[in-house]
Parts: sequence; structure tokens; C-alpha cells
Amino acid sequence: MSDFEGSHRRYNPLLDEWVLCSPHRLKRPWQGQIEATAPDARPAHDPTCYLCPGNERAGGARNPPYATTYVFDNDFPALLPAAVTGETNDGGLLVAQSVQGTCRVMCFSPRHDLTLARMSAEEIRRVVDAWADQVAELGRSESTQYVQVFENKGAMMGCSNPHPHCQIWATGHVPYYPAKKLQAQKRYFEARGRDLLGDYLERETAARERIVCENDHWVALVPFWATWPFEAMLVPRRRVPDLPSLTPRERDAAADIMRRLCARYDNLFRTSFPYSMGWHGRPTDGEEHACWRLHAVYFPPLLRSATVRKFLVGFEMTGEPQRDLTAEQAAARLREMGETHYLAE
Ligand code: H2U
Repeated sequence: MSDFEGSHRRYNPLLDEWVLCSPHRLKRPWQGQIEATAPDARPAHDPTCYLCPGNERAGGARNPPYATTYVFDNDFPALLPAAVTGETNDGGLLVAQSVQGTCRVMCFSPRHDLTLARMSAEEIRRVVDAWADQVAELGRSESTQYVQVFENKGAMMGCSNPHPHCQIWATGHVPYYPAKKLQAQKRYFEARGRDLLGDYLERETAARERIVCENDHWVALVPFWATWPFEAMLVPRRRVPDLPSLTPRERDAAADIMRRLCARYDNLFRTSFPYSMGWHGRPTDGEEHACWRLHAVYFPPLLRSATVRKFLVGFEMTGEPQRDLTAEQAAARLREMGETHYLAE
């Protein structure tokens, strides 16, 4: 298939899933939801924010007067350190297993009004270092199989607080998506002796249709199988398995590529672009996992303006995910954007 003008399906080899693409539908009229945008004017320090330096948190603890990043145990963790439920398996139909884990919150900056898109590469580098330290520290525990770093950004994504922050959940099991990615990468590596994402990256850097921006160590691209309109992936040029294994240069370059991608996102609809993003490194079960290449995934919901979002409903809930804008068109739109943040112009 060389052109993608008609309806077609694309395969996601990392998750063994399909996405239906309908580029011919882009001209249909829109009479759906229009959301109100709140002006994004926040103070550098908000005395009512649970995450600002020096403030009291919802659980009663007080944040120190931190100056760069700050990590604390989540006051309302989704996972508890000790497994209590036990196992259930009634004929393979009623199946449950207990889980245990640790949940932390990481503030990216003492500044309440910033986002990664508006932080400097030097400031983001400290965030990358803190992520790597957290994955290394939590992953060392024998009871941790996986450390998931993720950021929910924006009220549209259900984020509870605009202060720039992410979460880190260390789990005693490998969660569903990393587990599927492990299977896929392992299968590919065993069959071909090369890593799946490395071979995929080779094709993307040759085709150049879906690349958004790049540097010496990282490529930001809209994956061929993207579901969300402006979904993106950060892939390192070297097969590095996890955040702690990044060299100092790769960490600097990770900060650079994240800042640039996030600035392009914000510039697209001149708004603080909401998204959920996460890092997928190898499981922390002590195995080498030579098949695994670290990558970051970005899932932003916006479709055509600061207020018009994509919903995964209807056929997407009952059939399979579907998109109109192709991955190539989305990458081209993001490539057209500048990398100076619109609020700094
Ligand atoms: P979001 O990243 O989805 O906004 O979640 C923020 C997390 O911060 C949430 O899990 C925690 C919440 O439990 N939190 C605290 O641990 N202490 C607080 O004082 C406020 C929020």
C-alpha cells in the first residue's frame, strides 16, 4: 500500500492491535461539543496548591521549600505495599490476584505556572535524572517487577492539579501494556535477532513521513499505528533498555526532544496541550531483556482546536479504534510548528 487516501487498517506490532483509518472523512461537518477554554494564567506560587513548595498537602504533610524536583509518597496511593487479597480463580471466569506496589508523585519544578513545554532543557534534564533515579531505586526492590512513570496533563485528562508533576507507580506485577510490549518485542527478537523498535526506527528515518523532530540521540515521531490524533513516540537511536541506562548525553538529548515536542504541541492550537504520557522501559525483574528498547508514548486528546477533542466512543468502544487524520498528516502539522513556545514569542 503506497497511499493512504481510502479507509484502511493499520497494525500496532507493539500491542498486537489494529486501528481503523478513514482519511476521506476529514471533511464531514462538525456539530459536536465545543468546550470552554479557561485562560492559562497561573501564579508562580499558589498558596492553595498541594504541590507548591512550603505548602501543606491534602494528607497533612508539608512540602519542603524545594528548588528543583521533589518526590514524595502519594498520600492517596492506588497500590498498597502489602498484598492482602489473595488469589481467586473460579473456572477461569472469576479470576483475581492481589497486587502490591508503591505510588509516588514527582513535582517537576517549584514553579506552579510552568509546564515541561516552558521549562528549559537544563531544568528538564533534572527531571530526566530524577526519573532515572526513581526507576533505579524502586526497581531494585525484589518485590517490584515494573516501574511506570507517567504524566497526566490538563483538566481534560482528569489531572487534579495544574502544578507540573507526574506519578511513579512501582508494581509487583508487569502491568497490561508493558506486558504486551514485552511479549511482542521478545517474539520479534527471538525470530530475527534484532529489536523491534530499532527496525521500526530504521524504516521511519528512511521514510521521514512521520518524524516530527529529532536530535543526535532521539527521534520524535507519530507512530504509523497512532490512535490519538497527535499521538507521538520518543525513540532513542541506541537500544537503551531503560531510563537509568541513558548516558549523560542521551539524558540531555531526551530533555531537548521533550521540550521541543511539547512546545510544538502547545503551538499547534495555542493552548497548554493536554495529554497522558508515559515511559516504557524494561521490566525491573532482574532480567536483561535484550529485546527491549526504551520509549515514551504521548496520548493527547485534542483533534482540531483547543476545545475540540477526540472521543474514543461508538465504534471505538464496540469495534476497534478509528481515526480520520492520518499519522502522516498529523506529523506534517506538528513539523510546521515552531519550537519557540507561543507564550514566549
Ligand atoms: P494527577 O497526576 O492525576 O493529577 O494525580 C495527582 C496525584 O497526587 C494523585 O494521585 C496525589 C493524588 O493522590 N496527591 C497527593 O498525594 N497529595 C496531595 O496533597 C494532593 C494530591
